[in-house]
Amino acid sequence: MDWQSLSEKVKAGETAAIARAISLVENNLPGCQILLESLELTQVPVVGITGPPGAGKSSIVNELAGFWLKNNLKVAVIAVDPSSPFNFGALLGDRLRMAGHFTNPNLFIRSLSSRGSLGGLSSGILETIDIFKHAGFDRIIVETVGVGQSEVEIAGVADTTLVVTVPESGDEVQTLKSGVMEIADVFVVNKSDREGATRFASHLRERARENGEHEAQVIETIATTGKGIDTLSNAISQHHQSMSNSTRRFTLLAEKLGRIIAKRRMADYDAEKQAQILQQIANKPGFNLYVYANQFSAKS
Ligand SMILES: Nc1nc2c(ncn2[C@@H]2O[C@H](COP(=O)(O)OP(=O)(O)O)[C@@H](O)[C@H]2O)c(=O)[nH]1
Ligand SMILES: [Mg+2]
Repeated sequence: MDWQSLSEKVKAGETAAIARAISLVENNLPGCQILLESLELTQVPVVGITGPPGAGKSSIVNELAGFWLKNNLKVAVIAVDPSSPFNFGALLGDRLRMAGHFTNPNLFIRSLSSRGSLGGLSSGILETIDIFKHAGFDRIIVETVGVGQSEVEIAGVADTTLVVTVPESGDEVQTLKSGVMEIADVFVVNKSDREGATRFASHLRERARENGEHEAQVIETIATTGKGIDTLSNAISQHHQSMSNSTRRFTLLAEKLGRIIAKRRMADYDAEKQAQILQQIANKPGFNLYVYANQFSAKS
């Protein structure tokens, strides 16, 4: 494997090379460290989108990507929720839809399974984002389904986290977990064509204000018509600019470093194999998990 030449092809934006690089890194192929160390990491906005199923996350991704493409930006999309397909065909026009595949070199879509991760996010996500940066993308979007850990984890990966809600979430938001208030940089009130949207949005604004130092913006959108998408795009740029030299940026970098090191240290941990060994020894008198864990760590 000529990692150096692969890296150069990725940098040149060659679609096949980008896809290949992501697969190799995802599978942690020996030598991929050479590729990772060659990556030139730009400071383009990485936008995380989370929220309950059906709130309109994929529709918003679709609209945002379309908006940015029209402005001649290169857009990469990572979908961690493969159950909800995108509809980029419509966005790229009939000709491409008929061709049945995407030939727009300015758009790259990648699905990552959440399999093999510690929380809700795919374990290869940081590397995939950085490959996109190296490849010269101007905006990187990560859509994740907002259940369990993933909504908190996305905030450790994205520069700007959008939490998508709908007017009907009124009651839920009364009891919104403080965690969600903290991770949201921008609240999107989608489906604002529905009743109660304005009332709900002002309620959210109040809640956001109570949150003090981390005051999220609240933007109303109708993803099915594209209404509010330009305002949302502005809010994203604004937030990204405000964080470029803040302590938040360094906190985020430290968090990513922690993830990379944790992943490396866990690399030779095979949960399945360990479970088999444990089954044989766990019932022996005097068995102690701490002693066992210590022996295991010392070996590696
Ligand atoms: N009325 C209305 N429907 C919407 C809007 N945005 C998305 N939808 C619809 O809501 C459904 C779920 O959207 P989707 O983007 O797949 O949600 P996700 O599960 O959060 O990714 C789809 O049928 C969309 O067409 C909106 O602003 N208004
Ligand atoms: Mg979706």
